[in-house]
Amino acid sequence: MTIAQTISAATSARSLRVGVIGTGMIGRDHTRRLAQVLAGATVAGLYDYSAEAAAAVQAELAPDAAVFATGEALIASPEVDAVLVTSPGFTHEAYVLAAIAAGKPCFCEKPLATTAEGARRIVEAEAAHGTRLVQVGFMRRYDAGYRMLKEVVDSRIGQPLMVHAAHRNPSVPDQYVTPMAIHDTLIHEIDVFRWLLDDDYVSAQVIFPRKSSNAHDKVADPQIVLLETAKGIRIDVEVFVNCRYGYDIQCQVVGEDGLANLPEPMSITMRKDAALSNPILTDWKDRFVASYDVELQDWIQAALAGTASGPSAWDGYAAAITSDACVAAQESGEIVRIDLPARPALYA
Ligand code: NAD
Ligand code: ISE
Repeated sequence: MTIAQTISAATSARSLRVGVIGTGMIGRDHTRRLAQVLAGATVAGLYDYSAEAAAAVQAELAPDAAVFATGEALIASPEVDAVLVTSPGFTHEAYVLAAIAAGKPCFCEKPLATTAEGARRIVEAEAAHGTRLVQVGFMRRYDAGYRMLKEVVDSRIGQPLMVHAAHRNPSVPDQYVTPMAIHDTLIHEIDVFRWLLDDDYVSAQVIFPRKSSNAHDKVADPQIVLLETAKGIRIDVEVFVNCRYGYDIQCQVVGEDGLANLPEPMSITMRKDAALSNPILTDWKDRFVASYDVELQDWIQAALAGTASGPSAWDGYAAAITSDACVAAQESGEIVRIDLPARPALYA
């Protein structure tokens, strides 16, 4: 029996019929998880703006899924219990709002919306609905390394004072432009540090070191983002998306009584040719492979139980407000204040 079969037998005979909107890189990967790795779900529907992309994923991974003509038709279908949104960020708001209007659980990849205004509309719609339906794809909260780090930060190193972090990608495509360093890349740190430190941000500043000659014209790279929290913790994050050498996520929390580092992913240490070495991963899909499995399994279990867990629409909104402030800081060079409105009772 596989792990998925064991969990399936132990939990529920019911299967959540999921409709996937957007079958590109991560949509295909999440469809594979639903179809082959996780328990309690079946892929019932697929939609992609490119009919070819949807058909390819149907043929490869979900031959029994219906391919819909629009995302709205997929959401409205009585054959679809829950919606997984993995289309580009600018399309998320409309699909998530439609899922809430239909009263269906919705997992939305990051970002929840590309503007704070859009995310606020989602929070308002969900609050009016009265129960949580939305989980945002901030998978780092499910990463075993970050979870170990949180345990230590909560109990072993005294009050956190500073965080030093780095988010490095080997390279980015031509369409990746300067603000994407914030709303596409840094947004993971924005969310995971709110969770890790149990705190909210009050200001942001962005500094541009000398530009890497590996970066194309439309992206300023690297960047250093400085965040300040309500408790006075100072965070510096290097975002370097043309670092070439690998996909590398670093995080060190300095507390009053000690410091704690995010563990490196497990790898083989090799002694060969008079050198001691460890391989470094090159792709986010591999770095967080287990976290994606755990976050989606959590979503399935919660949806089957008629609820939602994990990062909420409120977390998506807080990240969007912070992200907008960081983009404003990129543009102005100034320190930009961050103000979160009062949190609705639904997200207490
Ligand atoms: P992608 O470009 O590979 O795939 C997007 C797919 O959506 C494409 O197949 C495209 O045809 C389709 N699409 C475009 N417009 C659409 C529309 N209006 N309705 C439905 N489908 C549409 O992109 P990707 O890398 O898979 O990213 C998708 C989302 O996932 C983004 O929001 C991205 O930020 C997020 N993402 C998250 C992580 C993570 O680590 N959590 C990693 C990568 C991507
Ligand atoms: C991508 O969309 C992700 O979410 C990755 O985790 C991140 O490292 C990368 O910069 C983004 O483009």
